Amino acid sequence: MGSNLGDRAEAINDALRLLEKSPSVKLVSRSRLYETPPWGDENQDAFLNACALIETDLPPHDLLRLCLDIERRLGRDRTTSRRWGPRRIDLDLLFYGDERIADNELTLPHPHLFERAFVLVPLSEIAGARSISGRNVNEAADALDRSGVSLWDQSVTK
Ligand code: A4P
Ligand code: MG
Repeated sequence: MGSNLGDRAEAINDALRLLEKSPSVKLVSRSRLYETPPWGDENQDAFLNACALIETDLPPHDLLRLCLDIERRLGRDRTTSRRWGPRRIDLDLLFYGDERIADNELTLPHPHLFERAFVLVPLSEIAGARSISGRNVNEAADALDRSGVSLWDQSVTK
């Protein structure tokens, strides 16, 4: 999850609440919030990022649709958005078990996962021992430049 427009913490916490409201989703754990420098398009405000681990009986594409629906309900405006540009809320799927998918709608595991400290630092908090595409999450997080990635607050609402 990522946000760099408006009340960023509220956007992420609201997204988690809406995910949890779905009868098909069980929130297993969530990371704390991290403030992170913008990646890809550096000409924008800092993001807050966090990761959540869920269990679901939704197939991957249905889970993606739920995430896109939550983005819309939280006011994400796609008409003005540029690639990697500012956004109220972004919900990306990082992995789904060991599934490998690459179609027009969905790529899993997420193609930029291992390049992004803003993903791996929070992910290592809740799934550090896990392997994705044969790579250990903690080791991959340690291999990245974490400069600028800082814990934003200590509070975990769940
Ligand atoms: N899509 C394909 N695979 C996935 C997946 N695994 N999870 C498709 C989610 N969506 C996936 O997404 C466009 C389409 O990607 C979706 O409709 C879905 O069908 P989008 O969120 O509208 O597009 P985007 O975000 O502008 O592009 P992209 O390439 O998805 O960007 P990212 O990867 O989401 O990166 N810097 C910091 N510090 N923190 C951030 O959170 N986020 C971004 C956006 C850039 N820089 C950032 C951050
Ligand atoms: Mg996205």
